[in-house]
Parts: sequence; C-alpha cells; structure tokens
Amino acid sequence: MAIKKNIIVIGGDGFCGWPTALHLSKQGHNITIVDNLSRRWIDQKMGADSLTPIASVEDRLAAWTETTRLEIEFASIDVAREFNRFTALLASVKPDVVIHFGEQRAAPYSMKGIDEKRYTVDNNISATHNLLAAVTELGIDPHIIHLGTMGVYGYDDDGIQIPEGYLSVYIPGDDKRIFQRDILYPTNPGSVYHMTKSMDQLLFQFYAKNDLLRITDLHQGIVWGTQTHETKLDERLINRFDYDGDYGTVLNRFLMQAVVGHPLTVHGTGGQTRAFIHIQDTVQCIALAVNNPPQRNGKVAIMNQMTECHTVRVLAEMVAAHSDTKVAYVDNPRNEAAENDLRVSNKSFIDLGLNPITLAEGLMDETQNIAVKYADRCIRKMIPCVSTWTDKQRPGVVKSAA
Ligand code: NAD
Ligand code: USQ
Repeated sequence: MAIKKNIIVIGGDGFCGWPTALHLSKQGHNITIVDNLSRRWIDQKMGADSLTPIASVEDRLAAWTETTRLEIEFASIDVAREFNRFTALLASVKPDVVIHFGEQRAAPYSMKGIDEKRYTVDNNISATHNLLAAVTELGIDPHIIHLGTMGVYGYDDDGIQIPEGYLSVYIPGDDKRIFQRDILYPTNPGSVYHMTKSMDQLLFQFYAKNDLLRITDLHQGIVWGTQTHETKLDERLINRFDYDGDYGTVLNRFLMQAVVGHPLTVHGTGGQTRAFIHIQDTVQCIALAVNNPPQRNGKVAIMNQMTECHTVRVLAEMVAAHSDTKVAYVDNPRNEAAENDLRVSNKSFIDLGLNPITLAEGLMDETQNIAVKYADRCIRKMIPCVSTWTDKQRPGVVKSAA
C-alpha cells in the first residue's frame, strides 16, 4: 500500500460496505464505519433475513480484530437525520476519503407503498446532501466516493454503448456555428430508488462546481456473489445474502431458488438485459477508486462499475442447467421494458487494472459454498416479488382493457 488513509465508510454494515471496509482495513487504512443499521431493522419489519447468518455489528468487528489484529471503528449515526453528530464525527476523524454506501437501495422496496417511497427519497437525498454540506461547512477536503447505479441511464436503449456518465452534445447556434457541451447522460430512472440516484448526480455536480469538492461517482451494475477474500476468513465475518422479493437481486435469487427447488422467477419474457459485477470486483474497484482520486477541476469523475451484461432469461437458463429446477415466466411486477439491449463502457476501471471474475467462473463456487450450505435458513414465503410498480399490477386488481 502506498499511503495510509483515514477512511469513513458510510453504510459499512451493508452488503457492499462491509466487505469494502474489511478489504481497505487489510490494506492498512484506518477505517471508521458509520451505519444506522436501518438495513437490519427493515429486514425485521418485513420478516426477512439474510440467507447467511450475519453476526451483530459488535461481533463482526471483534471477529475482525481477533482474526487480523486490525481494528475498525464503528459509529451508529443516521447520516440523513443526525447532521450535527455526523459533522462532529467528520471533524474528529478528518477523513482523507469518505465512501458513501448509506442509502435505501432496493427498487422494489422503494415502490412498495407511499411510506417506502417517502422514506427512500427522504433518506437517500438527505444522506447525500448532508455529507456534501457537512464537508463544505467544515472546510475539509476528503475524496468522496459514492456508489451510484447503472440504472440512472435507464434501459430503453437500442444497443448504443453507454458512456461513463457524460454525453457530448452538439447544439446548432443561430449563426450556424455548432456548440459542444458535455452534459450528464440524460437520466431515465425506473423506480423511486433509481430516481434518488439520478438526483444524487445533480447534488454532486453542484458541489463539485461550487465548492470544488473531489467526487467520484461509481455507476454500479447488479452485484452478485457473497464472499470476498476477507469475509471468508472467519464465519462471523460472513457477508449478507439477500434473496427476498424486495432486496434479493436477480442472480443471487436464482442461485438460491435452484438450491431450494423453487422455480426460477423470471419476470415477463426475461428479455431485460442488465449489467453485473461480482462482490469481489466491487471491492477491487473501490480500492482502485481510493488510490486514484480525481483532479479538483469542478467536474465529478464518473466510472461505470460493471463487468458483463446478460439477459435475465440467459441467467435463468444458466442456473437451471446446473440444477433440476425449472424456469417459471411470471407476471412482471415492475414497469420496465420487456426487452432491451445494453452495451456499457467500463474502460476506466479496465485501464486502472480491474481483472474481472466472470459468471462462468464464479457460479458454482457461490452455489456450493453459500446457497447449498445455508439453504435451510430460507424463508420460502419471502421469495415472491409482491411489490408492484402501479396499483393496477396488484394481484386481484381487474385490469381495464387498453
Ligand atoms: P445495503 O442495504 O446492504 O447497505 C446499505 C447500508 O447503508 C446498510 O447497512 C444501511 O443500514 C446503511 N444506511 C442506509 N441509510 C443510512 C443512513 N441514513 N445513515 C447511515 N447508514 C445508512 O445495500 P448495498 O447492496 O450494500 O448497497 C450499497 C450502495 O451500493 C447503495 O447505495 C446502492 O445503491 C449501491 N448499489 C448496490 C448494488 C447491489 O446490487 N447491491 C448495485 C449497484 C449499486
Ligand atoms: N428480476 C426477475 N426475477 C426476479 C427478480 C428480478 O426477472 O426474481 C428482474 C427484474 O424485473 C429486473 C432485473 O431482474 O428486470 C434486475 O432486478 P434486480 O432486483 O436484480 O436489480 P435492480 O432492481 O435493478 O436493483 C439492483 C440493486 C440496486 C442497484 C441496481 C443496479 O438492488 O441497488 O442500483 O441493481 S442496476 O440494475 O444496474 O441499476
């Protein structure tokens, strides 16, 4: 490691944040996790649980110290609501880097009902703005790394390659001169959750321009897998594995469904193409971002954090081929294009040295070491996706003729 940094990981008890905190600690950085444990409370409220048995945050941290002799600090702070406590923490830690994972991240949960829509907007926008405002107020200069999403670009594309955040547009002037602008790629969010990530982009753009904050926004695809080199060191360090209808992401859901003998729940035709990345590569990308802060030039650095694109249908077929499970084509509870192409540039991370784990390599390992091992913890009634995008899609609602 080149330089030891003070790093705050907001949302460091979550699926991406926990393995990231461990990896950066192992690299020798001083880590402080800030988390309000809302993800654990939401599980309790829904009656869901991680497939893997995750330890309490206190036990996780003690296990890390026991295993590695390294210490990670923890602060229980709601970044969206406890502005003064969060500002005081920033003032005392004086971070070189703040990594921001601390948002409500499930699209279905954000569409569940009015309370969940309002919570997602209030939590995500306030958390992001509080971070930017606190840093500006204190006059400190951490590199801010935010976990954004590929979903800000939308999925209506016809196969053009999605660039990394910006689009060059050419505008004809009155005198026939052509003016060039680099604008944020037009957002086209597909859920209230994805909309908050689109709004985050504007907050970053403003604070980068006005206060010259150094910000990296990582537009991440769907993360699959569970374990990283560090979370494998001790069972008390195990990462969470969400499979329920709101928080489970598609590939991990299929892997678990195959093991418990549940038909693979493909929405609609399964022609939705999405971008994917393994959790080990997520951690690798963030370490690369930590080591490569952007210039202070008034512009947010945006990188696409994904490694491969697949349709949901192909994923289901791939998983079904390794098991006796059938693929079930179910009504799509979402309001999304039934079929789309997707090509994405991930040049920045490849140039920085990312060496991706492919689906073909990782699938069997994940199935055997996680899905099979913890299958008896599955709560089957939590598998169906019941959050619908519109009232008309609710089961039992008679659909009017078009
Ligand atoms: P997660 O829900 O497992 O973790 C988020 C963590 O943030 C939780 O521990 C939660 O308690 C905490 N948190 C939420 N609001 C907070 C607040 N106001 N104050 C303090 N802590 C708060 O989610 P994840 O899968 O680890 O995702 C992390 C980030 O990565 C999210 O912003 C998400 O949008 C982004 N992302 C995730 C995926 C994915 O497939 N999981 C893909 C692309 C982007
Ligand atoms: N899908 C199915 N069957 C299922 C579950 C999902 O066919 O059982 C389909 C969905 O309809 C959708 C696709 O699979 O077309 C992806 O759904 P998902 O739940 O795996 O992913 P998504 O809702 O997009 O959200 C996840 C993370 C989110 C992150 C996003 C990255 O929860 O935090 O931002 O992936 S991206 O999709 O690139 O925007």
